[in-house]
Amino acid sequence: MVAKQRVIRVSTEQPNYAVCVLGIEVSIDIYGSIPKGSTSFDVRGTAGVGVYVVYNPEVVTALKGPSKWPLDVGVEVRVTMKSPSKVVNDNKVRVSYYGPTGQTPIASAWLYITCMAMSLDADTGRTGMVESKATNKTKWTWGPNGEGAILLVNCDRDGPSSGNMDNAYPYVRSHADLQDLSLVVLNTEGPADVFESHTLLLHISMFDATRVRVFQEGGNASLSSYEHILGSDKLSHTVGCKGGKERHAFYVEGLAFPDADFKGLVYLNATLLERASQNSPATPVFTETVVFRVAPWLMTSSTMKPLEIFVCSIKKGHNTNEKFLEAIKALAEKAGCKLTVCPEMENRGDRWIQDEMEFGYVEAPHKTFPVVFDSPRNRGLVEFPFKKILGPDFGYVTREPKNGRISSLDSFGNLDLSPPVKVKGKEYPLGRILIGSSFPGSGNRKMAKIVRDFLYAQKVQSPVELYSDWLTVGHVDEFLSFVPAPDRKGFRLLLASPLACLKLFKEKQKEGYGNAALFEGLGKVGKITLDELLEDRLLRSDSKYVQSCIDWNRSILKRELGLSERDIIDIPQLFTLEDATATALFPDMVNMVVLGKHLGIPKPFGPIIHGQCCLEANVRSLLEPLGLSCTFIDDFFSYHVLSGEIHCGTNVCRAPFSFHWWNIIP
Ligand SMILES: *[C@@H]1O[C@H](CO)[C@@H](O)[C@H](O)[C@H]1NC(C)=O
Ligand SMILES: *[C@@H]1O[C@H](CO)[C@@H](O)[C@H](O)[C@H]1NC(C)=O
Ligand SMILES: CC(=O)N[C@H]1CO[C@H](CO)[C@@H](O)[C@@H]1O
Repeated sequence: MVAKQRVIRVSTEQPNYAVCVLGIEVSIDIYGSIPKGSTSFDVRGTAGVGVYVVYNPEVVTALKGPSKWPLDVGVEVRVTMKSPSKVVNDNKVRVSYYGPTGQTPIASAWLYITCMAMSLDADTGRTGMVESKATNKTKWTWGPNGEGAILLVNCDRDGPSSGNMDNAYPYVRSHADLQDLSLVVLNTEGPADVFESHTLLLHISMFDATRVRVFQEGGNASLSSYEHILGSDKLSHTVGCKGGKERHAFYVEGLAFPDADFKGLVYLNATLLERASQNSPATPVFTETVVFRVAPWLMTSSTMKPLEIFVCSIKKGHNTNEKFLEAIKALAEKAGCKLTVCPEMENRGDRWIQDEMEFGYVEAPHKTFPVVFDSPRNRGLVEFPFKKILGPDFGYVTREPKNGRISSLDSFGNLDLSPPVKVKGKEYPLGRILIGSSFPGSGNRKMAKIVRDFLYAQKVQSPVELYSDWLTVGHVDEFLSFVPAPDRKGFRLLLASPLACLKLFKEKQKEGYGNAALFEGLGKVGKITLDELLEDRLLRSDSKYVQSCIDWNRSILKRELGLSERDIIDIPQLFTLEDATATALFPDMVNMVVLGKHLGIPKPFGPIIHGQCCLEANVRSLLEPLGLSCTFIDDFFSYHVLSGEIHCGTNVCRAPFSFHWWNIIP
């Protein structure tokens, strides 16, 4: 698409004056004042002006003589300037009109041009540095060869230490805060006198004004010298230009993530305006635009490097978790991962820290920081993400349904991310988001639309909806997990499998261990022998049903993640139905915490055969060949009997992907 060209009029009656911008071609209207009797013209410029005659050679024949052209419609004169003016009107263009025979012109039109240099520059090359002389600044393109600047939602709290997120304040809060903003430089050069009749305006649209804020760098190092110039109450700002070579620096702050009503692009425009006289309104001469894309909120996958594991301490009541905490501490040490225990004062008896929040991050070439997504679930841990996680270089975002109606499916144990996958030739280098949902058409529980809309709008981790409503709690982490693997796609999908469990138990029965029992040694819990289990018709029919629910998802996962059977490992697990929804019969082993190659797996308390639990032995035989280390952790009374397990009771902040999201082609 060709930009609309500016047209400058000339006249043989009096000289005309124009301000042009370096590098921008303008058209001269030679037809506006053709003197009577003239049939041809020539045009010349002084040394600083490039003059071009544009015509269609099939229609127009150049006349004899070096530079005469017929005054035919279709011949057009264009000029570009070679360097900024030192003084006003230092460039001249003359258009001379001739009669059919004349050697001397009938009349001439003079145009005096002042050239301004003006360029609005940002990190369009995505190198972390402002790029000057960039092309294509008005277009934002995806991919490794893409161009366009990036903006972060300034949702962390660099300080002062209390209060809201930094972008809640219309001022720069600290020097650290400044690092989260994107630098934009407006370079200008031109004679001072130009600014008697011209002004330079920075402006944004009303739509963008609620999503972006601009500060102007002050004259000194003091933060108070950073002036808030554009935002919801300020759509335009006149840049104070004195003339000569000038550099004006601005800092742009993102206020909102992409969402259902916001594609993520914001435009910052600089327009040179001309005022023909004191009282007439100004007209635009030239506009320079920089487009930014607001960086999406990105999730991390369980196969990625763990940085910090969070777990709640529960000391009051029956189901204390002191022993569990010790086991998690040991596992974190082995994995070289920091442990943070959320004390009872902060968790207020709520141990389901996976459900309260999801750790992710935002990334721009100049800055990356983690961002916690606070779920609308809001139980005892409701205050924790905002009060304890939000902080310097740790951002915060939340979405809550306006009607306040939420279900168990709104917990973030029901939100997961696959490792990077390739599906029928399409790459998902940042994985795909997995959301547990209800059976099509059942009208049952579903994650709140406002949360799903947000997740879809981030665009680069294209969500897949699974079927999890068949579970009593209803979270995807009750039946699936991803672990790292040295081969194939770099990971395995673990799926809970009732049929694999029944098969294993039948084998053990055949080998003569029908008397071995589930829950042996758990004291209060009644043990069940393999013979009893395998005779239980209800358990068999429940298992068949649960397996069909998981298989349903298995086929979605295979299709949407491009997996084959060899990428999937079935983990033996039984569920029982109560009121038509499923609950794990013994600790749900796929609901594990993955810290690199160290897995913290719920201890299943399976039948002991040859001195070891046959379920543990089976899982070890499946996972250890992948170089994984299995630690079975007792969560029976502290989590399992309360309808959750280790994954539900932990949360892990992980290192970001090394792949840059802007290199995706979504
Ligand atoms: C800024 O420029 C862009 C691209 O040319 C345009 O679409 C947008 O409407 C302009 N915005 C304002 C506020 O002038
Ligand atoms: C810095 O500039 C601001 C306003 O531009 C002014 O109020 C302040 O006094 C200046 N500070 C110093 C240390 O010069
Ligand atoms: C095979 C398949 O795609 N099944 C369904 C699984 O569950 C989700 C969400 O409930 C549906 O969207 C799928 O169609």
